[in-house]
Parts: sequence; structure tokens; C-alpha cells
Amino acid sequence: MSYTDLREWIERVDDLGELSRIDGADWDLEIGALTEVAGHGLGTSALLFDRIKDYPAGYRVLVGMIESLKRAALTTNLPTDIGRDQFIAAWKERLNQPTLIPPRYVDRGPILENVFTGKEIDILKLPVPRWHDQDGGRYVGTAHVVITQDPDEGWINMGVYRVMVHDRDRLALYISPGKHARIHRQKSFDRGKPLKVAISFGQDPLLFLLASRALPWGSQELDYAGGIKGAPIDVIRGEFTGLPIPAAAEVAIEGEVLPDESKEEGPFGEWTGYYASGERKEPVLKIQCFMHRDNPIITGSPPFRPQPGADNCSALLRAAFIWDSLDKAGVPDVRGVACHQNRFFTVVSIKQRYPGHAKQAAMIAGQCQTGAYLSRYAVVVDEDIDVADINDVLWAICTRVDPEKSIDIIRRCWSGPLDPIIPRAEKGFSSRAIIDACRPFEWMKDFPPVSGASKELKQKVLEKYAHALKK
Ligand SMILES: Cc1cc2nc3c(=O)[nH]c(=O)nc-3n(C[C@H](O)[C@H](O)[C@H](O)COP(=O)(O)O)c2cc1C
Ligand SMILES: [Mn+2]
Repeated sequence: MSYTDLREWIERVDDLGELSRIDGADWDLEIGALTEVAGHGLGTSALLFDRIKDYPAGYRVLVGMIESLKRAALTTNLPTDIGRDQFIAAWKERLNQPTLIPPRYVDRGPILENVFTGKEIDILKLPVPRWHDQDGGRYVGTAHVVITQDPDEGWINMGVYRVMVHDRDRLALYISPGKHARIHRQKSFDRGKPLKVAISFGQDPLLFLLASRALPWGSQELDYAGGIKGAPIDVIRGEFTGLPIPAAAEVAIEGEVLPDESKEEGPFGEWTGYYASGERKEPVLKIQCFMHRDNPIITGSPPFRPQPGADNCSALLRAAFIWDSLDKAGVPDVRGVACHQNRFFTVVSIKQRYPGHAKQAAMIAGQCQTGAYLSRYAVVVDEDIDVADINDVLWAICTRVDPEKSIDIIRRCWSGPLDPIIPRAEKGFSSRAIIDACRPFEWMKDFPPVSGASKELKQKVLEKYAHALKK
């Protein structure tokens, strides 16, 4: 049985032995710094901060929600003893034939325990962290869910777009060009109208997980979430916006993004490892209604410089989404997909079947909805290379690539202000490198054989001479 809300999720994670409770941390940089070091391998647990400096006990912050495979499995209704490859396979299957269950509208829910409007609104009643030392403000939205509706087509989107606090009832919502809510916003502004939004700042981690994935245009993340849980998500209808708000959310707001009022947003420590988008004017979000449960929990997932490895939950999900796109585009014999350095470096392995197979796989991996935005390298390797092992991939790049023949540059692709290599004035486009690191198809059979003892021989000598080998 899936858990019902964030609080039950926390209990389950505690039962798995993966919850650290931390009392007394400062919202100003300490929570952020501990989140950063914890993500660097000191531990794999989720961190639940309580008794935060300047705030009453019970007003909590939770970070590191889906940073372990066990927790990612728990969150997505899969067995918690699942392995890396099985996790990708299970998600690939789900995406291929998604079960969609629309949300259920209910009249009441824990989110309505405390409701504030007008002068009573004060978002800083919550222990909103300042995550990185050069951040331009306190970011309440880093593992939240932004809900908007397409003004023409009527469908409901959920996305994760960072939210900074300006003051007690005004927020900055930063949405990169091309993201679904950005298009909704443009459609509203083109009519001279504000964009209505509802945001939850603490909720079932599954909703955050899905809202941060590049589902196709028009797909309703809430319906996917219901499908994964096997039961509809309970939502209340927002009084000001009419938008669905998770009934068991910890904290939520309703408001409007204004077409005629803007204010500086950023800088913010971003996933690239830089404060690249700096400070810009962004439209102001005016809060009309602020709600929270008793003793609310803000969920957080502040970005930091990419970590080594292709095993974090976000990388595994990204791999499943890209693999699904390759399948849907009809690319045969894909053997593995791995994402390194977050969006920047995607590796696909194939069993080469025909001339151009590798290039086809690279183009789709690099340009499908999940792979297109702010990616940099798409690498295709033969099936003997372990895509998750960066040393194996580098070996293929170093030995099966003749740079002059094997690397292509694709220009004017989807990028944005977060791209560190694009000068501020030119933000928007960036190029891609496609690296065909497969043995050249034409003379594959004559390619030098790989050297090295067989697995069996290695095993045999290791056992036979174990007594003589110094540790
Ligand atoms: C922690 C986190 C923070 C994010 N912050 C932003 C952001 O500030 N702006 C943005 O446009 N996308 C941000 N994203 C990426 C989007 O959530 C992602 O592209 C998602 O697909 C957007 O939803 P959409 O496809 O419905 O537009 C963030 C993702 C994560 C996981
Ligand atoms: Mn979407």
C-alpha cells in the first residue's frame, strides 16, 4: 500500500532507517550547507529540520527526499529493494503505457487547517531557508509544485519553478523559456491578464517528482500521480483560482502573476554549480490566500553543483524518460541510457544494426523533451560499454572516436539564462556536441580486438593467488 501523505511518508522513511532529525539549525545558510554536505556522500538519509532558529518547534523543513533508491522506490510505489536497472525498466514501462487517474475534488482537507487572506498573509511565518550565500533572497520554493491552467486548452500543469520571497505577500516565480507554465503565462499576458497560480510548498514527494519531469505538452502530472498511486489524488478547489490544490499539502498559496509588476529575482545557486542567471526582473506573484497545516513542513531540494555518478534518482528517471523517447521514435536495440552531470552529459549504448543508427540515437536522446533543454553532450557507445561507468565511457571516447569524423555540432538549441557558457546578452540558444563513440560501422569487424583477460580467468587467478596478493 502506498503511503497517504508526507507525514506517513516520513514515518515510512524513518522505518527504513533513512531519516535524520536535526534540531536547532539556522535557516540562514546552515540548513543549506548541511544539505550540500549530506548530498556529498556523508550520508544518504533525508534530513528533517525542527526547532529552527527564530521559529517555533514544529515548523519544519525536509530535504533530500528522493536522494536514495529506496526512497525513490517508496515514493513511486515500487518495491524498496529494487535495483538501479530494474528501477529504470519499471519507469520505462510505466511511461510507455501510463495509467492515468484524474484527481478527486474534495471539500475538506488538512491544508485548510489554517487559512489567511489579506493583511493576515505572511509567508515568512515559515522558516524559509537562505540556501546559498550569494542567493538574492530566501527561496521557499525548491521542492514544491506550481499549478497552472492552459488558458486556451484548459488542461492543468504541475511544474517545479523556483520561488523567492520578496515580502510577506509577494513572491518571485522564475520560469525558464519553453517550460509549460511559461507558455501559460505568455498566453495570459498576451490577453493583458494575470496568470492564476496555486503552489504547494510541502506535499507528497511523488507530486514534486512528477512536476519536475518533462512530461509531454498537455499531459496532466496529477493524472500520472494518481495512476502511479493506483488511486486519485485528493484536491480541494482553490477559492481564488479554481485550481486543484493537494488536500493533504503542508503549505499552499493561491495568487496571480502580474503582467504589469516586476521585481529583481536571483541570484540563486543553480544546478550547474553557478549563479549563472544572476539577477533579472521577473513578474511579481501576489499572494491572495495562504494556507498551512498545523506544524507545517516545507519541502526543499536546493540545487548544487552536479555530483559524480549516474545513480541518483533524478538521473535514473531522466534515463527512463529518454529511453522511452528512443523507443517511441523507433530506435532499435538500445541497451542502456545514463545521465551524468545532470542534464549535461547523456550516454546511450546500442547494438549497432545499420549505418547511421548511432547518430539517430544521439539526435533523439539530445532533442527529445527530456533531453533537449540545456543539454550539452550526447554520446553513443557500443553495447560492451557500461553507460553508468564514466571511465568506461571515457575509454570509448578516447579510443573509438576520431574527433574530426565522430563529433558533430548542432547549433541554436534550447538553452536559457541558467547556461553558464552563454554571455548574458545572448541567453537563449546554445550548441550541442554529438559524439559517436561507437566502433566505426563500416569496419567494425576489423576494429582492434579489446585486450584483457576473460572474466573467468580474472576470477580464477584472483582466487588462486589471493594469499600472495598484498592488500
Ligand atoms: C529542484 C528543482 C528546481 C527547478 N527549478 C526550476 C526553475 O526555477 N525554473 C524552471 O523553469 N525549471 C526549474 N526546474 C525544472 C523543471 O521543474 C522541469 O523542467 C519540469 O519539466 C517543468 O515542468 P513542465 O515540463 O511542466 O514545464 C527545476 C527542477 C528541480 C528538480
Ligand atoms: Mn508539464
